[in-house]
Amino acid sequence: MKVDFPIIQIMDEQGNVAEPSVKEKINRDLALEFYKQMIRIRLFDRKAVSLQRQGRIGTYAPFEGQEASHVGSALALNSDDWMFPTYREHGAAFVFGHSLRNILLFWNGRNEGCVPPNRKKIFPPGIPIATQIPHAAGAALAEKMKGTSCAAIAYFGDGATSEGDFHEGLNFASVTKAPVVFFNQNNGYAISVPIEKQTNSETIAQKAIAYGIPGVRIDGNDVFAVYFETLNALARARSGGGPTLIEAVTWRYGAHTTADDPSKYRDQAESHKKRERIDPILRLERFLKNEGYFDAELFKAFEDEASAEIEKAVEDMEQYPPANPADIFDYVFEKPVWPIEKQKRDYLQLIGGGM
Ligand SMILES: Cc1ncc(C[n+]2csc(CCOP(=O)(O)OP(=O)(O)O)c2C)c(N)n1
Ligand SMILES: [Mg+2]
Repeated sequence: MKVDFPIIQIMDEQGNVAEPSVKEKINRDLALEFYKQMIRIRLFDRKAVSLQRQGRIGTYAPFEGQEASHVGSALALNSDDWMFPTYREHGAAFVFGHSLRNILLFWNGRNEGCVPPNRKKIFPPGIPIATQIPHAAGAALAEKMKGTSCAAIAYFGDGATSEGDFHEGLNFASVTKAPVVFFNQNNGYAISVPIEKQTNSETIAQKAIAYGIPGVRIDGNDVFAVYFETLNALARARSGGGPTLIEAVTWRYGAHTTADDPSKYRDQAESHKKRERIDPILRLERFLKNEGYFDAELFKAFEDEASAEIEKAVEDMEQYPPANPADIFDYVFEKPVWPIEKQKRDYLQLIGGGM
């Protein structure tokens, strides 16, 4: 069915912002902040992949290519809003105030990794697909009932839109007018399943129609489009307008996780060739050059600062003991229940831990 949800783009691929009314909202400091944060999370992401390859952390889900969606959305939030990430949004979580050490601890199987610092309202990454969507709707509704101005953002991928939780969460938030932004990153794949096999809808944004909420389709590699459209959705949420579904069209260059081999289901050379045209960092760099904000020395300082911060986080993470496999059973319920206890015994015996 043909439904018109054109992609909103503020900055084109050459780094030009044509619309004067938007351009005047983008000053040098804002543009540089976006750049700095995208560099910071890209360096972190590459480091994490390398740590996994060296056996220093467990399986890891990389997000290289999706930095604009992470940074633009996270910077649009108020500091006391709620964030519900999946296993791929540690870039967004980091920018929003999570600790890098804890993010690394999570990927090393330690429970400390689920806890954000300074009582930040960041949920542990949602590993079961789409389960965080109703949680975000519920947290947002609770804020509304308490009469605060806090909102929630729920991240999820294109594959997640096939789950019941996606539909339940959007419907519930819509009828209760919960202040929540449903932030979809359509990166074209759910592991090896391409979007064409995921849904017959031409866009994900149009699924909003079924719930009577606004749907917005944006260029997820354009950090300005992501930032301003997330701000709009959050403003609508805070003023009683209810939820919005944002579809950020983006691309992951790498594997689904370090346990995946994407060359089995797509041409990785093609995927990397896209960089020149679509890369979110290159695009912002072009903008900075066009505007005369490009400053090689400053950018080198951003990189050095981020690298030092990342090295320190790795060092801190490595001070912790290795993951305890029993933890995955011990924290399922508040009190032990026999089926889980049995699974725990069987598993520990299997891996030679006894009990
Ligand atoms: C309920 C559930 N079913 C299946 C899986 C296995 N699984 C992990 S990631 C994934 C694909 C999700 O794709 P998408 O929603 O597009 O997010 P992306 O990984 O692309 O960010 C699947 C099927 C899971 N984690 N949870
Ligand atoms: Mg996907």
